[in-house]
Amino acid sequence: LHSPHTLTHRTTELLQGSFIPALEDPSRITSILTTLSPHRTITTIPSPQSYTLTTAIPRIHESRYLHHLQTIHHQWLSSGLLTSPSQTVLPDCFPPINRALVGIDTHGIEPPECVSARAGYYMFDMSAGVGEHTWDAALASADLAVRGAQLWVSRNNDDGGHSDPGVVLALCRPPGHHCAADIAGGYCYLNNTAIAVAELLSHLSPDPSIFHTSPITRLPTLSQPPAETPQITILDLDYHHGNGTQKLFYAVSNPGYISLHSTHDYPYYSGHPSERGSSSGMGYNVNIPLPDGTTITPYLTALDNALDQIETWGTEWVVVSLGLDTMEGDPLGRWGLKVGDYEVLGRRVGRLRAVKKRGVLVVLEGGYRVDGLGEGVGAFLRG
Ligand code: SP5
Ligand code: ZN
Repeated sequence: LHSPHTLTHRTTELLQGSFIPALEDPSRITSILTTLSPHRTITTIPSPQSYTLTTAIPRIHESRYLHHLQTIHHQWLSSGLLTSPSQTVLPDCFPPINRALVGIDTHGIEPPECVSARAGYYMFDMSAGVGEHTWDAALASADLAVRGAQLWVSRNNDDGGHSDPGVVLALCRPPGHHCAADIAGGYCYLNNTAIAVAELLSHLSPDPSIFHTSPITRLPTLSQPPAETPQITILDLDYHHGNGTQKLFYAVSNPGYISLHSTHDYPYYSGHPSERGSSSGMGYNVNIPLPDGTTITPYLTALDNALDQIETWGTEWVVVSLGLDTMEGDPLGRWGLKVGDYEVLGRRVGRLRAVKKRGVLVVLEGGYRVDGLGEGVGAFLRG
């Protein structure tokens, strides 16, 4: 699934001391489309369904945050903070973390009216700036994930669940796994994978009231009965830890979350194996960090552990957050998976389908070596 709106978003980021055009760039998607189009059915979605904005996204993201993403670029432009629409909204200040000030409960800081302050309030780093078309692209990106989930459910229901619903790949851009309910970061604004999972849950669960608004945090929260086995598992294969996805589902057992990622790299402060979940989610968050220089052999050992965990849990639905920044030569990564290795990787993940006769939904996350992206995704799908 592809949407032309995902190609409109361009930003500037601060990377290693320089302001540069963000590595997360439209050419990532065009590279994949060019390579896949002779071999695969590409369904182009001209515009997002209204359901995605009214119903699917608010299950995961806070309404004030959504309003902020929709308006901040225009507000900066009209107040003169930007002088051209091609510029990117980037914060000059972030809310104080506990160590920076005394006597302030940082959890009690309300979203500021001041547009300068607000940019930092809703962002945790300098690689998720807001450009003129960021909202349009993020909405279209989330819509692809929602449609992926819907397509997957309908294919599965077509004959009472007996035929193979196959593989659906949502070519999401911008990616999603670093952002949480009310905060952007790491090129991510809307958590496409989480939104797809919530859509799936709404189809699978007989009780739609699992989604409610917590009166304490005012953030959308998933509340569930005590520990049950995960019907859905998110398998996060991006090079970076999916801190946002982890946070969103940390306290619930369904979905489970399993991530293979770099030990020491961005986002730096999360992804340790000791982060195992909380309350009824305890034990359903699994972090598998791997060192610099990881190649396919140790990677597959770790992947097999993840797949064994999915079997142990008895999960029926697997949503893969697929990042290709695990590839040799990726400008943001330090691992060595080769283009052809993604076929082996795809074959291992595909074994899940044989056991449960279920499809796998694949949501695109990172991957910045544009010349290898299309081949890598193609190899994964072949496998
Ligand atoms: C979705 C996704 O992949 N987001 C990644 C955002 C990373 N942004 C900051 C990266 C800093 C990398 N510095 C180390 C480079 C090692 N070659
Ligand atoms: Zn990544």
